[in-house]
Amino acid sequence: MQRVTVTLDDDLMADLDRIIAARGYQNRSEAVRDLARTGLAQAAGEVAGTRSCVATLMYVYDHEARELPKRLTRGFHRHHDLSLATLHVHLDEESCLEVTVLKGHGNEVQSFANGVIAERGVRHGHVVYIPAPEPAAHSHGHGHSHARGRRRRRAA
Ligand code: NI
Repeated sequence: MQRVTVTLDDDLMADLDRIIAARGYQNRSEAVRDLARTGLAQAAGEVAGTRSCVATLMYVYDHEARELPKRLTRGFHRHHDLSLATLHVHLDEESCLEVTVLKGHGNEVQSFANGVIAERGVRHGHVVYIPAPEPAAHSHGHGHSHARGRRRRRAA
């Protein structure tokens, strides 16, 4: 746990106290923790949809596990457009660590990453999303405008 000091204006504090009373929180810290979790989940969700993103996906698996390396390879070939590069490290006698850089629409990247992490025998699955910078002209051929995303980023 870390203790942080946050400055809130009176109106926001009043709103927060109302929520605390309405939901029966023990104290302000518990309420702020919950609201921060909600906000973080929402922020993660913003990566999804058709906005472009880059993500790193890491996971450990047992290369002796029956069919697992084959299943993983099949998945990567099926989504060859999403996976830019993979680093493979033979961690020890049994375990392989892979770090893959994915790029594509948030929802596609998310569903592919979740699928790899959910494979039986895949351990320590973890994915980090980064909103992709929009190139001035790009050639991945789906032809829609990214103007809205760009405007939102500038406003932030
Ligand atoms: Ni290996």
